[in-house]
Amino acid sequence: MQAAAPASALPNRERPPEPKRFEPSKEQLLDFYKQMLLIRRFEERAGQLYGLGLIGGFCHLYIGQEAVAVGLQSAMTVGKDSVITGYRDHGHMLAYGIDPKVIMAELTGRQAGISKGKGGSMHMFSVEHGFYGGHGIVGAQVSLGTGLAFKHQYSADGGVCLSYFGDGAANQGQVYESFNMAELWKLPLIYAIENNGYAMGTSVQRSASEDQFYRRGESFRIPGIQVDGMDVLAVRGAAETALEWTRSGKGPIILELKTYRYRGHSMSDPAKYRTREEVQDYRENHDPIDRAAKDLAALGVAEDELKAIDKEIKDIVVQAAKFAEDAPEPEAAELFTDVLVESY
Ligand SMILES: Cc1ncc(C[n+]2csc(CCOP(=O)(O)OP(=O)(O)O)c2C)c(N)n1
Ligand SMILES: [Mg+2]
Repeated sequence: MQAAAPASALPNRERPPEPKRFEPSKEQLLDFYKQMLLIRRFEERAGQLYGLGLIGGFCHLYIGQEAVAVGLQSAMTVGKDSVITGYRDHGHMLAYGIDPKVIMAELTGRQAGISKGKGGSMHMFSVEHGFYGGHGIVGAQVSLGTGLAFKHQYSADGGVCLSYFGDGAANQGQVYESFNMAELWKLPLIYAIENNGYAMGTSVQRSASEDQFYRRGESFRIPGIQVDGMDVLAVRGAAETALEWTRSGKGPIILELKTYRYRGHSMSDPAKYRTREEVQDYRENHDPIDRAAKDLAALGVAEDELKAIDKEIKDIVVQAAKFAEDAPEPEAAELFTDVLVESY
């Protein structure tokens, strides 16, 4: 029988450096602020349209989590790197520069929508942008994202895949099969775990034996970093560290973004599993947009400038909603397109 290896014989693994909070120029931070505000106002409007019956089916809002998508994706290259996520996907699309009009038109089920009105809130793609959905099956995007990273490596296109998933999805089996392959093959891949504390009505405390999600890759030798997901500059700093690690051929990396969703799981969630005070505390004391506004003030941006941005964003959202309401529904014949891929 082979003797067990002493601890000292375990390989000394290289670790990524501790990320630094990103130091933006005034223009960069203004841009992050605008993007977060666009996501917030877009989703507030989507919530209203849902209430009016203009959006059907499921609709999962991202409000509260904006700093995650903006902080991570602002460090990536649209068209070269790929992004994939679950059903809570509007913010990730907006943060990747996809036109709010075609996203809103998709939500209202119109022909002009990015998936011709047939996908709705949960199933939106833009291959042109390298945005691969929009997945309703919890955890599916982890395996699919691992495949996307394999494609980047195989075709040596220099791209990295960013695969987002939640604290709930992190307990799925396919996640760990993917981790194993990703590290074995040193794939260019960031696993971004958006830990918003809940999976539908189930809290992390009730469901996760290891609630420090950044450590979930340890037995596969995948390093992990825990990040304040309510601070866009902390997220951007971590994105830089993660991208440097994985682009240089060191394999996948896990980022755990500690965040919070203000709204229910979906539009039909009465949210009885948490207190009003808990939500209020995040809104009042940890809001990512307020935080960026404070950082902007410290960089000398006047309140009037922020008010002008508010107006600019409001107008974009009003236009998107108008476009989505006025656009025609798909023709019945559209039911038979995009069902089968007949040639490759
Ligand atoms: C395979 C599978 N199981 C269950 C569901 C039902 N479901 C939809 S969302 C969800 C919770 C996922 O929570 P989390 O991964 O934390 O993401 P969050 O909604 O917080 O963004 C569940 C169980 C599903 N869609 N797919
Ligand atoms: Mg969650």
